Amino acid sequence: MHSLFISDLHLCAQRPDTTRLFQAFIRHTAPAAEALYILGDLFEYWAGDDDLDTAFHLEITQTLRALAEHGTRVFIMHGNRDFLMRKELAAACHAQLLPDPVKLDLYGTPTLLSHGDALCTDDTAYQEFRRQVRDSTWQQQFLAIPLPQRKAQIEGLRAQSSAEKQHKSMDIMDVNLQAVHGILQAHAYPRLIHGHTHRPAHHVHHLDGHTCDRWVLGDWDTHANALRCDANSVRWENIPGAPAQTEHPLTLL
Ligand code: LP5
Ligand code: MN
Repeated sequence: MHSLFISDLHLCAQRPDTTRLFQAFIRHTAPAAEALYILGDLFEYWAGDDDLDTAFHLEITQTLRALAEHGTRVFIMHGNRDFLMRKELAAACHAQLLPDPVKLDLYGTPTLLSHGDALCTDDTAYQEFRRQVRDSTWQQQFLAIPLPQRKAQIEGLRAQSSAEKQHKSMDIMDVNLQAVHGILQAHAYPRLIHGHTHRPAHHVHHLDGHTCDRWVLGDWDTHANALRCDANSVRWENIPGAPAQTEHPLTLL
């Protein structure tokens, strides 16, 4: 009995290699797990559930549905690029949407799951943007715009985000340590698994007399990784066909 965790796949029709890797992972690796948790940014971006019927999106939803029908439960969390996923998308994947953060009892170990962007509190421009677009009234208004216009706006935003990221330091775009400590304290010192920063690693936090493991998942643009948890261990899972530069992330004490 084990569960798998992945994030930041950024799937889109323009990245066929990543899509092939994802398909192989879902068909050959994921079926042995009792649950697959996708911790945000499954898609490069998600403009709304009325975009479900493109050939590419049907391919992805059918792949996840086949996994769920085989018996592996599929859980999907919002990322900063696909937080407009709603129940139609979840139904198409036979998946359950998870809130961010969410705490599980994972084979006896309390485990907190998050995408991770909310922990990047030094990135004040991003946090201000996040507050705006996570507002339900803003989302209702945005989803009322015709789909092609929404996609055009998102493409513009992607370009702006990429340009701004050139001028942000790596430190600013990482999680803030106080924010990490805050969430660990608020949830009674669980194990934490998150993605978003694209800096896969295993961190060990010593806090208030507790030891908390923080596992950061990698993105699938340059390599691909998955975390495997069972009752006795947590370890990186090999992904067949992953690019050669994919190495198991370091443990940082
Ligand atoms: O995604 P990634 O890792 O490359 O960068 C993120 C932050 N950028 C984003 C933007 C997304 O990548 C764009 C796609 C989102 C689709 C969402 C659909 C619905 C919204 C549509 C709105 C038109 O999340 C980046 C972080 C980085 O992570 C590291 O943490 O730095 O943040 C930015 O670059 C954001 C800028 O700093 C601020 C942008 C302000 C833009 C204001 C335009 C207003 C648009 C309307 C909003 C109300
Ligand atoms: Mn992200």
